[in-house]
Amino acid sequence: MKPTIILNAIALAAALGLTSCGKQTGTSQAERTANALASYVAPGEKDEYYLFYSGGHSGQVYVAGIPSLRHISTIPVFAPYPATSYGFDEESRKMLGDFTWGDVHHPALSQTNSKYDGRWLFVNDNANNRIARIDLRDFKTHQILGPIPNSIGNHGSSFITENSEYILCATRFSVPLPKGRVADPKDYEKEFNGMVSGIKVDPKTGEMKVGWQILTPPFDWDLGSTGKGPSSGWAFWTSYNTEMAHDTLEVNSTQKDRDLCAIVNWRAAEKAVADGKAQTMDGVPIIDPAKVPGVLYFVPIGKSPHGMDVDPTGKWVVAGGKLQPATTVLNFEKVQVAINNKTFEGDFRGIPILKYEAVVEGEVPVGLGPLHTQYDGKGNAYTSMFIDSCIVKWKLPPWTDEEKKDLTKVVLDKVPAHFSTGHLVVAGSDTAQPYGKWCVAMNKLSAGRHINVGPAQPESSQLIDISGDKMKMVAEAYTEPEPHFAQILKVSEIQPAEVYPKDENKDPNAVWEKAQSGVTRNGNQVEAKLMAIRSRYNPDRIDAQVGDELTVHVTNVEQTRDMIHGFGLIEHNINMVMDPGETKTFRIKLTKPGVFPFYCTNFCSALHQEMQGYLVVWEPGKGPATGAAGTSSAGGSK
Ligand code: RUQ
Ligand code: CUA
Repeated sequence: MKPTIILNAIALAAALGLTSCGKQTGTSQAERTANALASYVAPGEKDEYYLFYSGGHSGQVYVAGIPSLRHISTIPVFAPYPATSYGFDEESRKMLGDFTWGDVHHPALSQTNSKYDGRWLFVNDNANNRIARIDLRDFKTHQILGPIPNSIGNHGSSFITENSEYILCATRFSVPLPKGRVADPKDYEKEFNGMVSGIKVDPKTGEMKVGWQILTPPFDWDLGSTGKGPSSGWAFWTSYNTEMAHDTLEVNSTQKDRDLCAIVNWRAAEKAVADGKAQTMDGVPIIDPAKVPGVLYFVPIGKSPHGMDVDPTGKWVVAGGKLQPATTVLNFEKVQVAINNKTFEGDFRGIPILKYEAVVEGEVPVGLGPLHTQYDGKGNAYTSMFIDSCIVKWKLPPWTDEEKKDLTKVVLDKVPAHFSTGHLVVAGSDTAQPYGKWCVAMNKLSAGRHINVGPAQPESSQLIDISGDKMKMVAEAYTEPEPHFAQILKVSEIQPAEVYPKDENKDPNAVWEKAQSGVTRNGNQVEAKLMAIRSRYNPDRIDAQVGDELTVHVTNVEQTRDMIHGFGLIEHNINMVMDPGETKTFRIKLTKPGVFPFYCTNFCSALHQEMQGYLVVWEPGKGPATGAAGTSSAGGSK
């Protein structure tokens, strides 16, 4: 079938809500009851797993519980979120910089020895070439790195190595490098390049910095994953557009039967940089893999492949060919033999291409539109089928001779999904020891599955019980757009903080008692240090003048769970929310006279409504010269 025909089939299947995976489960009353019980979390009970799912171009990460699929938290990452004042207070505004959105695709939990260690969650921003780190102690974003130099379209990321040494990233787009250089897209093949980046993670703090980069031909790198076990130290990416087309990619990048996937020895890259074999571009050591053998290899995979997922043993690497009705299973042990024996079928710009037949274990006929593959740790693989709209369960090698002759025999089960599944996630799939049990299908189109809310059709995700031989679809829930990949973590594996302990608050402007709080003036700089406690601010009056620069620090001195206070300033677009023990700051230039109430935005007590104060902005030269009338101010007040 021609690619365009397949793509039309995708559109048609989606429009009609067609599935070719057979009958939907859960249609009898008995099945419905059993399914409802399986995902039911009664009032007062709690979910067993966290589901961290990326929110695509909403720029956020969402947290749901499993098995209830209830959305319980939003972690703002690349976009402002007034509910937690993310993007409003000074610190988070600084982190966001000039951008107010991002395109989050692939969250990665930190790992130690190929197991989740419950410390951090990293996510990529495809749009602005960034990586963010969320700390699982408080479920907040603590660092945004980027835009990464020499990297455009940070989509093939964020893939974490087995001991969280690196976040590995590959570019979706190619441009003339370094950034800012201009060349005609007609000269794409000659002038444009892609990049693989190794983002170094500090093992103690999680702080990221750009480590090194590997220059690549201008293919569009797609999804990837990192190795473990026998493939420890390696990473893999699919690509599309090996054709190196620069226009009408729908047609021009789907000409070849196979695209070249990347097999990267990241430890060799690290060593090459240490050995001085890199050149610097835009401040980053860059390896030219044609000049540094052993860092990069190619392998041809059919056809416009998308996902490339390493199994829990680290031996099998599975690629899903969007336009081919099969997944391709690479045997990493054979990859190593082929590399050692130089079993190549040529090279591309000096990068060896491994001989396909030498490294492939088989092509499993899973159906139409395979995208991503996940694993349960019991020898089974689960592949999302975009065109067929289903999840396919199949058996990983080793296969019997009989199975090898007819690989339809290793396809074990299919369950319809609604509709056009993109990513799927099996609990713990990317570790050496998956939890198995649950799979979530993250569907790209819901085509009328929800009550009608107008043209913006809500997305949905579906929970599949994979504990038995047959998969069972048990629940479905709205998912914030646009769902991409997700990670599942057992709740019992982390213990997030419930308050910020007072002695950990290192903010020099924190105030913990009345005597420390107050308002001071220095020239036209007015600084207020406020304490928030049920149900008042101290001080609750700030006097200033038009033309002043006002800085306000608010410390929530509560040490009690769930005692959150807010600070909303009328008609100034100022909004802060302080968790117990937290200090936040805003700065503003005062431009209009008036009396502006500020008030607590987060319901905290029966007298929450009474938690308020005034910012009095006097005409220049008028009003009290400094300070908050009637409160003890720290220094300077008259
Ligand atoms: S990609 S639907 Cu952005 Cu994760 Cu595969
Ligand atoms: Cu403090 Cu409401």
